[in-house]
Amino acid sequence: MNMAIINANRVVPLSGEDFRGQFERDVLAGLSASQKTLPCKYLYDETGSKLFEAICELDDYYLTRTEATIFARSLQDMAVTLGDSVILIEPGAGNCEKAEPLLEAMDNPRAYFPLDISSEILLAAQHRIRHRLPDLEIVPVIGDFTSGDAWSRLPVSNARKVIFFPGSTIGNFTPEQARDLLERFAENLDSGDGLLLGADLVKDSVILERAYHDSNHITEAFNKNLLTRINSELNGDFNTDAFAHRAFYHSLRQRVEMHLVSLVEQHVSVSGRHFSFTEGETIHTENSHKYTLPGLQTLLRDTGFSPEKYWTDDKQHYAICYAHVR
Ligand code: AVI
Repeated sequence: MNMAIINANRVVPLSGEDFRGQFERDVLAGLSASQKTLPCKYLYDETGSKLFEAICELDDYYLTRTEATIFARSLQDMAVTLGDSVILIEPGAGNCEKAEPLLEAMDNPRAYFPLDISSEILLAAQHRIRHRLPDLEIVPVIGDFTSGDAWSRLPVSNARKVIFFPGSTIGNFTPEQARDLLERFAENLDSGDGLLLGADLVKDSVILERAYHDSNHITEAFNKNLLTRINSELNGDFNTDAFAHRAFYHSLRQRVEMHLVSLVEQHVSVSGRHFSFTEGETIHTENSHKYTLPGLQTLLRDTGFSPEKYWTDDKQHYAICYAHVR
């Protein structure tokens, strides 16, 4: 018999002060490094999230469309693979749009725990899903899924669990970070529990670079919005016109790197601290790692999972993989 879910429907918000303090520390540390860098998670303020949604609609950005095609084609098979009476946990769930059809296809899902830093988006999604799946228990958990703190707020249950991590978000972590993250996932699961993971695959660099340097310049706006955000939230004075968007595929590292290139020698202040840029100096704003299928299997095996099954598109541009905890 399954134990009752403890703490059901508890929503624990993060304090705005905690977030601002962390944002400031990360930005000041990143701009002080010899290769200036900014963590890509800060790309997603309200404007950044809207720009990312627009990116997902672009012809050049094949990832979202390709993943959606794989889901549409194999949803039933995935639902059967996941099994019945499962709790679906989704780190970084956002608007929960991808989980909804999966939950509908699943056999008697026991509960859905979406985890995200944005309480408004989660609560709106909870409302929407409740309407479609009135019997499903939904427990939004507010927090950063890369920190242990958020995971400790998940309700406790002995039902079988599956972590759902689509969207190739795994690609935004370096291989070391990806290993740490999947180990964290495994720690929060039991033997036999599962992981359904979406990952972008290695392919022709022209296709990759077009996806991150789109002809509509939306990715450029997305990248530069990070500077606008620093200006408004951390009292910065970046001139966004004095930086250019750059995205290129690094074949040895198997990743697309996104940078902001200083077009001139300049000085910028943020939170009262001063930073100098030489002409051509860059701020590294994002990595988007691409996997081979064997590379993905190695990552899963190294972090306590046994890969069981994967689904891809006809061109093998993208993969969704199911693995269980050993
Ligand atoms: C969220 N993530 C998987 C996107 C990616 O493709 O790495 C973020 C993104 N950056 C630029 N375009 C999209």
